Amino acid sequence: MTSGYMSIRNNTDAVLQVSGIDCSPIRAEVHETKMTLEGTMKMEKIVSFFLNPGTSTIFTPGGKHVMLWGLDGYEEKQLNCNFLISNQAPIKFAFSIKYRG
Ligand SMILES: [Cu+2]
Repeated sequence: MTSGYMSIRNNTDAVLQVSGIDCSPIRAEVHETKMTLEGTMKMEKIVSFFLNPGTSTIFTPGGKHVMLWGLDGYEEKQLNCNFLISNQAPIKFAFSIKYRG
């Protein structure tokens, strides 16, 4: 598994509802890390989230992230993805892939 981080800004005048992510052929989900009542960290899948006009959301370790499966053996330096937006065209973006030893 690999985590993806980014910052997204809504430069439109409308509230955008991000309702999914598509990084095919790589499987991807939007997750959020939360603290449980017992004090341990746990990841949950986020079904959708809202971006208000003129605001940003930052994906960081310990918060929202994109979980990616199947990047082993993926040779490209970039992974092209789309955020699926309710009632609107998907928004394209690309992750740059960094390998760690
Ligand atoms: Cu995750």
